[in-house]
Amino acid sequence: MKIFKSPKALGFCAIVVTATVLGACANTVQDTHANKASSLEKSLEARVQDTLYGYDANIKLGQYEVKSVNLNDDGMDDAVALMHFESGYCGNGGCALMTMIADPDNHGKFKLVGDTSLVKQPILKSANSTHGLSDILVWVSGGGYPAAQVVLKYDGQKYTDNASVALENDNSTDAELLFGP
Ligand SMILES: [Ca+2]
Repeated sequence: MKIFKSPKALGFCAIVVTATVLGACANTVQDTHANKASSLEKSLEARVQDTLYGYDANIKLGQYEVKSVNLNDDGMDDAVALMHFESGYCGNGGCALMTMIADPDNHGKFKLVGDTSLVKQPILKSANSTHGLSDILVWVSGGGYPAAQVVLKYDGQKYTDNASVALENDNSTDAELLFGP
């Protein structure tokens, strides 16, 4: 959004010619640069909140638990957020798991690549990967079915939407715990 404010402000400057307003516009441009600089230093938690808020403005800080994890071995941490009950992203079968990938060419800005409903802990990063991103192991239960550990896979666009339709895990060795006991 910040990127688009600057040209708009400059257009406004072009049609209003009093010295006072020109001074104000110069300040606006400076502020925009300052904001861009500060965004480079945003914490992982702040970038997660920006991303989730952009996805759904009703999601508030404190309505989820965040864990940093590198899902593509590019040297920059990605993030997973497990929603809490008060977020509205939960049901009897568990809560949603949001998965975000950091863009090293865009100051670590996150791209949401997963909103997987109805997952339960423990949640683990698998040693296996699909289309360049690590598989994620979660538990599912409810709906009369026995509890099972299943594999969420990245399809090149996003992770499995609904954990209850994911395939059962058949190779859980060397997994890294993200959430749970
Ligand atoms: Ca990464």
